Amino acid sequence: MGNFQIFVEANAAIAEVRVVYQGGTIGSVSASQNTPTVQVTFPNGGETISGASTTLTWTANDADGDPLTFDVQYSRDGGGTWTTLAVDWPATSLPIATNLLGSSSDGVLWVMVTDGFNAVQDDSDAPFTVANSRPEVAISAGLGGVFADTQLVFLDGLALDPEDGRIASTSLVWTSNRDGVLGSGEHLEVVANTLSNGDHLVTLTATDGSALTGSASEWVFINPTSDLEAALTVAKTQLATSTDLTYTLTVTNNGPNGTSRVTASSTLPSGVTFLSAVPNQGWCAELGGQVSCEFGTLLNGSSTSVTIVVDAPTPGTLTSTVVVTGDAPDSDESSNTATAQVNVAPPAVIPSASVWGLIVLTGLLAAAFLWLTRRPAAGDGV
Ligand SMILES: [Ca+2]
Ligand SMILES: [Ca+2]
Ligand SMILES: [Ca+2]
Ligand SMILES: [Ca+2]
Repeated sequence: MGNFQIFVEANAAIAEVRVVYQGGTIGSVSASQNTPTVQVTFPNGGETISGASTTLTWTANDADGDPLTFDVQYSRDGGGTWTTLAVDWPATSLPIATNLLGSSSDGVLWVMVTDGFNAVQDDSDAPFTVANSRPEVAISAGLGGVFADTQLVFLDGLALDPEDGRIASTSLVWTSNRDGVLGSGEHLEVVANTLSNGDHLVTLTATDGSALTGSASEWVFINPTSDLEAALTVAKTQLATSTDLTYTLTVTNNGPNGTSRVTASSTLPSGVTFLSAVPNQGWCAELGGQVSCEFGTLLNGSSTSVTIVVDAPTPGTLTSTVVVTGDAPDSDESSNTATAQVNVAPPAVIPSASVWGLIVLTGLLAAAFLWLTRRPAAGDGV
């Protein structure tokens, strides 16, 4: 092994650590000359924080202009226990959802700043208050759907509260906007034919220990009938080759009920190159010339659209057909298909100035050649 040496130089103003190998410095870290400063500004004592979100702030300075980072902690019990809100945060403010803090009548904010070498900290000068937060409710994404007869409608949900933790089943109530209270708990099964026919907005409401409520909703369709209608339009029906062709597909639900899992499927004309498909709800994907979209739920009277862009490199007539479907039975299948036709032609060729020159020159040469070859030979005179 070689000869490693580590030198530490320190005085009141500066410190440096150098790593020396066989007499040469191979690395060093220098402390900047000045320790940064930090001061908590909000909340700094006496405030009451309520609402969905707040922004914690502080001021900081470093005489050397070093980049500063901050560690931020919060205590609900006057400094007894701490929750870390941010580590190595690069700004002097931190936006935060109030329910991540949890209620407190003895809140303390603590901020530590470092310039990479020196660290210093500050906390709020006096206790502040954080109001009680509502429970956050999540319900199963698979809930929205179409059900008939004796099918079971599974209702699944969960509520978490910053103060109370997981909300007990007895404080979780399921309701329908048509049929009222359906039951309670994190899991509930309802037989479809015990519900009224039609569209139900099902809501799970959670109540915390301070009587604050939170809720989440999904649509459920019982014995529904809907009428989806597809419309396919193109920006231009006449196109030059190798230009982008933009289709707009609009799907409308003419009711009378909503439906879940609305999809669209379109086979691209052969020869075109897929570029993009951007829906305004849900998602789209292309595989092997087939564009498939899933839009989710479409309520009675509502519509959604998707913009599909392809490149049309070769001349010809391009016919595109799209088919839309939903989970609810459709009262008029004929309106679920739409077609658009586009004519692609090669661009007209207009010779440029230099090409015209070449054409005129070629003509002149041809005329001169004819004149020379047809001229009677000397001595042929009559
Ligand atoms: Ca510094
Ligand atoms: Ca302070
Ligand atoms: Ca609460
Ligand atoms: Ca239809």
